[in-house]
Amino acid sequence: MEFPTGSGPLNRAALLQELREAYTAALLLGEEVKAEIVMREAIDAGLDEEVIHREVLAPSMRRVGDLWERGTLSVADEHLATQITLRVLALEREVVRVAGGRWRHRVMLAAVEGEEHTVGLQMVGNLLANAGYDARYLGADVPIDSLASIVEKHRPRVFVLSATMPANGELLRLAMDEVRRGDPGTALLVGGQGVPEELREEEGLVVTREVSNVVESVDALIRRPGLN
Ligand code: B12
Repeated sequence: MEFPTGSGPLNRAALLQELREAYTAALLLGEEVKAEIVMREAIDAGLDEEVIHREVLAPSMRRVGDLWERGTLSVADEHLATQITLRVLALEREVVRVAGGRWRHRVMLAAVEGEEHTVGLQMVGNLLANAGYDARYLGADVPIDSLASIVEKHRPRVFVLSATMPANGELLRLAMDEVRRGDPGTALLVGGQGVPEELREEEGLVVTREVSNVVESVDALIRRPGLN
């Protein structure tokens, strides 16, 4: 694959466009190896993981969703595209160098009960693990009544909860309460499009709908007084 060279904004935009097109094509054809090559090329080109997620993977998955809604792609095609993206995210972790220092801090991640959309949460998990955190990923549909005990057992410094559908907003609040019941000192980062609009940040709580800056947010939660 021939990607544009140089570091100017035009070259960068052209590079992202080419990567996006190549990645979307790989998803639509169900070609995992080609999708992996696009990810490797993107990392080799020096793009941050967060940029690759936002500018390449997410728009390609949205395109899959649009075609699925229009009936051009079947449910099986969409499942195949999602599985390819989840495996590409797993591969990314091996490729990116792990930074030192953060390994002492444990971060746990879970999608709230009933929530099956995990691509965004996996992105966050990758970013934190690749940044060096001891990231423990619980995945989709984690029962509310299992949260307090898992927090007591693993004692994470930060618990990341995701809700991508607005219908899951109330469950998110219950999940937050349960994490705090497990350990009131655990900080929370909640994310995804299903986070209620009116939920406000407070001491020990970061609210975000996007993946950008999660590493910085977790760094800040870890650094807050009383947690070091
Ligand atoms: C793949 C997919 C599925 C897969 C998920 C598989 C998996 N392992 O993730 C399956 C088949 C399971 C599925 C099921 C359903 N889905 Co679906 N799905 C999608 C699809 C096509 C892509 C989602 C995706 O991966 N996007 C890529 C990620 C990167 O984007 P994202 O989730 O928006 O995440 C971004 C931000 O929200 C944020 N973010 C997300 N999570 C987190 C977490 C944290 C901590 C942070 C900080 C940020 C963050 O960062 C990401 C990058 O910007 C979308 C189509 C679309 N337009 O999005 C529909 C979509 C999300 N699904 C939808 C629906 C309705 C359903 C079902 C109800 C369908 C059904 N009738 O059964 C079920 C519900 C299942 C459940 N109980 O959760 C709707 C949601 C509507 C809504 N707003 O409520 C959508 C939008 C399709 C549509 N247009 O109707 N789905």
